[in-house]
Amino acid sequence: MRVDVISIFPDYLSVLDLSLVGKARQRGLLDLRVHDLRDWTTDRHRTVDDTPFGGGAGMVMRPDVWGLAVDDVLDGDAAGTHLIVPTPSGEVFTQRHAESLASAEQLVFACGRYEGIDARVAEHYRAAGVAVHELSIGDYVLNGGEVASLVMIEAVARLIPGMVGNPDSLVEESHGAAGLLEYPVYTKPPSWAELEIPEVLLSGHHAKIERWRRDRALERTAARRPDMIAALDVAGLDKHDLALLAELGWVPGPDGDGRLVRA
Ligand code: JD8
Repeated sequence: MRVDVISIFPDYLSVLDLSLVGKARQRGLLDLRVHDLRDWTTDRHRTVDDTPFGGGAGMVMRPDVWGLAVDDVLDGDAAGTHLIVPTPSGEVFTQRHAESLASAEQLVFACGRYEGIDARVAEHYRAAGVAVHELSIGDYVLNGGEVASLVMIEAVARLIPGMVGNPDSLVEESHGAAGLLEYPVYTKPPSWAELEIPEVLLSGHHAKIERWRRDRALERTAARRPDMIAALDVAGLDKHDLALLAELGWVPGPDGDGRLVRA
C-alpha cells in the first residue's frame, strides 16, 4: 500500500518512522511518503491560506495550492486511490473504515490547518471519481489534521496482511468482529499490590476461561458502550450470553428484528 500525507507541518508525521509502521516501511509492506504542502505554493511567501469568503474569524486553506499538491501525489488512475480529509465535521472514523481502507492501493491524507481546507477541494476530487472520505476521529476539536491522520494510518496499517505478528490477535480485539469491548488481561506476577489473578485463568480449563472472558467482555460493553450492545445481532448470541445480558438488563426486542433492547 502507498500512503501519502500532505501537511504544512511534515515533521509532525516523523513518528511514523517508529514501531510497527516504521518496520512495515523497512519491510516494504508500506510505501509511506510525507509531503510539505508549501512545496506547491507559487508565491515567494509560500502562501497556503487566505481570509474566508463571507467573513468570519481565522483563515482558510487555498484550493489551488491543494489542487497542485494532490494532483502531483495522486498515483495514476483514481481507482484504488482514496483521498482522506480529516475534519471535525466528518463522519466518525471506526474500525469498519480501517478495515475497508486496508485493501486500498493508495491513501492520500490531506492535513488541514487554520479553519480548514476550501470545501471545493473535496468536491473537485469526488467529481473526478476519487473516493473522498471526510472523517473525524472523535467529538473533540484539534488544531489540525495531522494527529487524526496518524491515528487513521496506524489503525489501517496494522491491518495490512503481514503487519502484525499473529493475525489471530486481531480477532478478539475491541470493535472487532464480535462487536464487543475486550475482556481484562493479566500477566505475571500472579500477586501484585495485594491483588490476585482471577482463579479461572490459572485453571488451564480453556472452555471455562473462554466463557469467563466472554462474560467480562459482555459486562464491560454493557457498562461502557451500551450502543454496541444495542447493535449486537441476537443470532450471534448463545444461551449463556442471553442469560447474562438479561441480568444486565438487555433482552431480545419484541419485534424480532434480531436486536436487543433494554428490559
Ligand atoms: C482537521 C483544521 C482546526 C477545526 C477551527 C480548530 C479530525 N476529531 C477532530 N477534531 N478536530 C479535527 C480537525 C481539526 C482541524 C483540521 C481536523 C483542520 N482544524 C479547526 C475547525 C474549527 N479549528 C478532527 N479528524
